[in-house]
Amino acid sequence: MLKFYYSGAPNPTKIALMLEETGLPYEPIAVDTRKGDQHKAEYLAINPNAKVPAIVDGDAVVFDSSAILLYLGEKTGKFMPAKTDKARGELLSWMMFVASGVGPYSGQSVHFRVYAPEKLPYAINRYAYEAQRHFGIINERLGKNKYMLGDTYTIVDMNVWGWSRLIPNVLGEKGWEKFPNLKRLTDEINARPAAAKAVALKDKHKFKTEMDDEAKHAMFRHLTEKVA
Ligand SMILES: N[C@@H](CCC(=O)N[C@@H](CS)C(=O)NCC(=O)O)C(=O)O
Repeated sequence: MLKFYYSGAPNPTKIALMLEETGLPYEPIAVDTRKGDQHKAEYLAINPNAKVPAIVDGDAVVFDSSAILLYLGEKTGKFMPAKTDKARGELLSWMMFVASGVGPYSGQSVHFRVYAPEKLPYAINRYAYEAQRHFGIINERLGKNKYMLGDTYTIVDMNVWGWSRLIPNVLGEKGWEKFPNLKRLTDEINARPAAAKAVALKDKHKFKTEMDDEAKHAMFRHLTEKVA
């Protein structure tokens, strides 16, 4: 059975959504990143980047959430656009836009707003600005299309949802004000049974919740390893 290495964080939750949407049987395996499981040799053999999510499907090992969504979409043929050059161009462009923009800027925005030991206005504004700019581009597209690729729900919408459901954490309490179209899509996906199951998956394991010294050491290694 497909093994799904996960935590309750945003990137694994998009994969949980896709697994629940497709109905593929899977075994969820907890990687408690606040306890440092991501740095264990057995997990590094699966994902040398020491992050969740990852999957093992037979002899296929896939890490990075956008790669896993594409893999599962191609494997099942579900939640994928039409097989035309035009649709494939759009699919790859928006998947990479989320992978290289929405994800990293949202993650860093949360880091500097919530977790950084020093509250640096320059860094907080830089990442919030870029996260907001990326969500703005998506919001504009969703003003013209029901879904990211047109009329049908695809893996791109799931990729966006992974972070958009957490917009108040990324941009603050008023974060939704500028994105009514994205709110519409996020609410629609939130209401799907698969989304409820994906969000509840983390309750199957007792993940550590405290952000104590052990957790900071596991997740923010730069605190003790100076490179600049
Ligand atoms: N580009 C990767 C990013 C993965 C990532 O940053 N995962 C976070 C959770 S959302 C993680 O594993 N954090 C633990 C750590 O940084 O130690 C993806 O899209 O899967």
